[in-house]
Amino acid sequence: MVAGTRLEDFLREHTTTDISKTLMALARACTVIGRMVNNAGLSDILGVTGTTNVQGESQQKLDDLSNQILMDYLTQTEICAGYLSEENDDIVTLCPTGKHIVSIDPLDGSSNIDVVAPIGTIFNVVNRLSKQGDVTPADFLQKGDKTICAGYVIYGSSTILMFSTGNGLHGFTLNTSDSEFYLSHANIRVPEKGKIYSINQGNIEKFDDSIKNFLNYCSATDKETSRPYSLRYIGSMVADLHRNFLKGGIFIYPASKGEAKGKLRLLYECTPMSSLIENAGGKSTDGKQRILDLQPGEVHERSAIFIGSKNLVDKAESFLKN
Ligand code: AHM
Ligand code: MG
Repeated sequence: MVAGTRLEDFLREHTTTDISKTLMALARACTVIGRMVNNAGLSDILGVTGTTNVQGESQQKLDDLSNQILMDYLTQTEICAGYLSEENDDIVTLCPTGKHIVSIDPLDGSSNIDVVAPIGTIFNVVNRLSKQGDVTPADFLQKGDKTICAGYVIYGSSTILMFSTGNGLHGFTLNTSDSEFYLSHANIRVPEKGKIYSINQGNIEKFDDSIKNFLNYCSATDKETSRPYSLRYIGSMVADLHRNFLKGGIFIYPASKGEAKGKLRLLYECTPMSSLIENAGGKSTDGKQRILDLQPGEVHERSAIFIGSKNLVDKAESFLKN
């Protein structure tokens, strides 16, 4: 027995036919990816391909397969004009007459695949700026506040699609019996007062003093603010943020010595997550500016990010300004 509205029915009622088509293609592709991730240990698809992506990171076989599946499903919609992926060096034209531009991290946190920790697919959709024909970099280099649909699918103990088309953040859980997504988390609000902080604290030596001071604040004892806060870090942005969306908290991937703009990519990691958090009443900044106000300069650009419950992001900012 399944409770909740079916994704397709929900979209018919709450968004445009165009967005529904793109979102349904993403949902169907992620259903296939989720099945592949679940069964990964049984087929020869674990491990690395032996190649690196444009950012010099080693590619897992599942990264590659997921990327291919997403491109195939999006091509079939005939509405998706252009595709940018962490796994492709260049932007790709999928349908010259299409309207949408999709930026994707096909399998985020993929270094966690082999140890069966939760991983995910992150996506961001904007309208194309060029008229027809091949897409151009300018189609992709739009500020985050131009996003018309953002989301992720987490492959964990359940497979859940979380998305926003600008009217709140909604979660749909995959029913493995009929391979359909059903509404399970309507209109999620990020708790305003989070008590969790998530950061790779092992990099502390490379952080600015302002970040070290904020981390000291989080781990200090104070009854009134319920400190010390709990440190939780999976090393998979989708999983760390999914927890913080539901329970409240802050996720930080700061700039550091050797990584002047942090590690995470603006167009297909920071922007979609920032769009989701703002739709759920939370906040996201690179430390100086709202992430959604940043003008991307190139498609694989990185950005520092402080994202989560408003009280904690405000607090982190107060340290950064000191
Ligand atoms: P990926 O896109 O290559 O998987 O890298 C992104 C991941 C994020 O999911 C996660 O937050 C981060 O890398 C963890 O990095 P680190 O191991 O430096 O803490
Ligand atoms: Mg990633």
